[in-house]
Amino acid sequence: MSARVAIVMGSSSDETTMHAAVETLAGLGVETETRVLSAHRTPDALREWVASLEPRGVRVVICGAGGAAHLAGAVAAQTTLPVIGVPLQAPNAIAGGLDALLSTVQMPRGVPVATVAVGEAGAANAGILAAQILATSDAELGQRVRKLREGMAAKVLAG
Ligand code: RP5
Repeated sequence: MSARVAIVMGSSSDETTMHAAVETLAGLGVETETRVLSAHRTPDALREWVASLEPRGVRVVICGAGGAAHLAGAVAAQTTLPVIGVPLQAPNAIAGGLDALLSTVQMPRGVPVATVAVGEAGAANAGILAAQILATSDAELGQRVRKLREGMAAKVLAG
């Protein structure tokens, strides 16, 4: 089966944090593909890759970037697939990644990016959100997402 979720990040330095999205989706049985591409450093390669997604069966795109984090917006500008943006804390981040959060979330009306929390929790939530989007037309996946929730609840209640 081909990947239904594509994960892209602006630098290989984002890989450790974005692994939470890959891992979460793998745990839910969702196949992913992962690329390092930059809105600023590799604009042509990014455009080509985005154009290839829908024909190859990708249904949701997750984009992680730090600093002037335009990656998710640049992807959303070129596809109508749902795009989830993960703001990351770059080494020179302002206010713990507030720069990336604002760059990702403040999209102009008409071109949405579903923006999650900064960093690893956001990357994990991006994976869950992507699975929830796919689960609207995949009952078995929906069941696995519900099981994940139940597991979390059980952990909280167990103290
Ligand atoms: C962003 O700048 C990347 O997404 C990364 O979070 C940050 C730093 O990138 P490198 O200088 O480590 O390549 O574009």
